[in-house]
Amino acid sequence: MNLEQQLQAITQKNYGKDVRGCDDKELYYSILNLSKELIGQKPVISGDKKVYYISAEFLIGKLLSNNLINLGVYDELDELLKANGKSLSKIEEIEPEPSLGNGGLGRLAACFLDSIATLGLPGDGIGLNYHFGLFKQVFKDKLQCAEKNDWIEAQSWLNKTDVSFKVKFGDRTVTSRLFDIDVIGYEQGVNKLHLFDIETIDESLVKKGIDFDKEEIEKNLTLFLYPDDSDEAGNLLRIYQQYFMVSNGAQLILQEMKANGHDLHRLYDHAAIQINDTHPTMVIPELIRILTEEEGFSMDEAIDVVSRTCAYTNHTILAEALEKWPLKYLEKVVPALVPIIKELDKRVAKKYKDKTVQIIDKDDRVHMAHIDIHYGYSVNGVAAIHTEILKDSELNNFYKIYPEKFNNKTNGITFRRWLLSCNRELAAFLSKTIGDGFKKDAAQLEKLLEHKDDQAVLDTIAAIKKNKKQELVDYVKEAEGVELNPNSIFDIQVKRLHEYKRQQMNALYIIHKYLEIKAGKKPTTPLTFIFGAKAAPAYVIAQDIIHLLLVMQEIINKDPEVSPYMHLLMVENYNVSYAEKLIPACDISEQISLASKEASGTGNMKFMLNGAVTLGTSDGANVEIHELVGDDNIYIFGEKSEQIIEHYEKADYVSKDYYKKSKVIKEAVDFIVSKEALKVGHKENLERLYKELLEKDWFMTLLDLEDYIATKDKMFKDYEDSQKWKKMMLVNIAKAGFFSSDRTIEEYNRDIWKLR
Ligand code: 26Q
Repeated sequence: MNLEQQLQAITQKNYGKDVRGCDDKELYYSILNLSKELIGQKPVISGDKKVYYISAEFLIGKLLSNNLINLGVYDELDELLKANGKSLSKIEEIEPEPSLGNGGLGRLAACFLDSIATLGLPGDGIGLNYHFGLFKQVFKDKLQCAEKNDWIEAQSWLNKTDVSFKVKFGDRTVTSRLFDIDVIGYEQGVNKLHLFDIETIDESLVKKGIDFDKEEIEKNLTLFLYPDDSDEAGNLLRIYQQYFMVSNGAQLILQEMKANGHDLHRLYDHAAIQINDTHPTMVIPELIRILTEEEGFSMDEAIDVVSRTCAYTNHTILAEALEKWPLKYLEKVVPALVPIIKELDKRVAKKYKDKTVQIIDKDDRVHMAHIDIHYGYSVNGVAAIHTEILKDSELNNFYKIYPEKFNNKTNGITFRRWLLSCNRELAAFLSKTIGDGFKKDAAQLEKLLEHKDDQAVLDTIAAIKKNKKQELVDYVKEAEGVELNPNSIFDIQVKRLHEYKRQQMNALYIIHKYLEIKAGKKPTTPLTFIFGAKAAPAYVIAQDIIHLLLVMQEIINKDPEVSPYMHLLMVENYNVSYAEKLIPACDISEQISLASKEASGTGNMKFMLNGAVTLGTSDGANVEIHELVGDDNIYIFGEKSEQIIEHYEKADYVSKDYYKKSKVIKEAVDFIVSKEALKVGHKENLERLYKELLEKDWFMTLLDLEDYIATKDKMFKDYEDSQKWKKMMLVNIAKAGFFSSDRTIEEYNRDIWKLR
């Protein structure tokens, strides 16, 4: 049977109709069935050693388009649907997005699974099957409201398995159920994403918004993904979740090892466990517990074997994001691990006197990262500058003990999703111009440089951008009821809302521009500023920043003097699917975190790959983008990380000094509490934000504001030189190959996992 016959057979069986007679929803489910049939014909990737990527988040996004691409049937299916009067891209819209992650860390895990499979490496993900993913964001009265976000339907990519384990907590035992999602490599075999769940979950526990009864573990354990670390409530439940994840993971790994006849004393020869941030850290004491209690290992043996199996990735240097659980919480939730954690702590204390490297501190808090560093064999940061900061300052005392454990693995993104799927036009044009090789070997994108002076190539790249902008305009009109100008410059900042990412600095620029236009200074080309960001519900200042953006949106767009020249749009419910529409349409990629604070960033890579030019600080992977494209193809501003770290050490940054010194800064900041703003917005939110900026400004917005304004204005001016701009686009695309997660995973494998 050919593909069309297969699909016809499925629609007949499911709905008693042919393809032409089905609606988009019926076709979506039918193509889901078809994909699963095709996946069943692919080999399971296997080998003597396997990596387990264990993570509390896998922000996989919609899977249909990606799976069809990786199965190698996208184009054929697209054609046959067209011939039947259907549109695959419309059908793709039907799929609910699994938002099983907060942001970068979860999305990275998803990109990594794609690359592990694409490289043909045996490697599975281990995580949790949250029934409600990251909350759905709606704006009411210019404030963010959080609503529950269910994504699981009767038919989905989840496959229920017969795997089930018992997990013993201090006060109860629960029985798990494993669900699997297939991870298909690009023209490769299949790995799995293992998501653990319980069958006694009770979705009706959710009351208003995302509030729910936190007491009954059997009913709520896998109900919700935690919306970031700023949510202080529910810490106990988070520990329940983490232990549930790692205990199931440990049991699964050991079961697989035994099934393959491996000697657990040589676990490290057959398994590598990559711990994604500290959320899965308890897998270390849990494995030690099982090996000593159930497999007859001595404590020394168990510690040795586990330490040679587990490796840790750090994703942050923000002290407040490093997990430190009070020992008494662990005693309540996971008493069986406490003696082991105490033993691990005792061994550290015996060897090292330095208080900063102990596992349990004087306040009886357990530093999860310290467990990973002492009892794992590798510690990596996620961009060159980030790893250097870990080594030189944040984790310097550990680096002095274990220099050989530290290594850098600069993040990457999967080009299947972030080019082949989200920008099919650009991918096709690249294939035509430089051949297909870049799809499996991203470094080949550099071949594009040979066409730097080829006018037809430059023009086509610009024309594709124009098309993607038009597509976004059409989508936004439908989704938000807003009319954007496709001939304006699209300046985009999309990422989680956090003060260190400095959306507030962008907002201050926009206020400044608004005031300039009001004073008669108009931009040559109209400007469109687009934001997308969710804020942790308990993160007050982040909510205030969203409010300011929504206030400015109303002021600007309703002002006939200004709206022809600038437009502001804060999209509702920014998620992976929205990113796939926004990123290909972007001209200017905003990556403006305070230097030293963004571990890597991965949005920066996605934008570059799609031909946007970066406006950024010397932070995270921006530094490496800068090195690759050179000074002429990126706009870097702001103080460098060394100076910032010094400011923190000396505590010498006073935001008010900058406010007093600069008229431009003062005007922009004052506008937040101006009559005009207060007429549209809420006094409480705006005043709190104003005060925060003047009295605290912990992430030094005002420090970099003037340089930011000057650099951004220069960028808008340079955009007028369309030839120059097109060349910058081309260089950015050509140099993006380094940021393929295939490269990242090859490095993880070469240096850490060593799978054969
Ligand atoms: C911690 C404790 C309790 C509850 C929640 C959390 C929590 C949840 C999510 C802590 C951190 C996160 C997410 C972190 C994250 O997304 N980090 C980002 O990781 C990316 C991939 O490496 C980097 O590119 C980003 O720079 C980094 O911010």
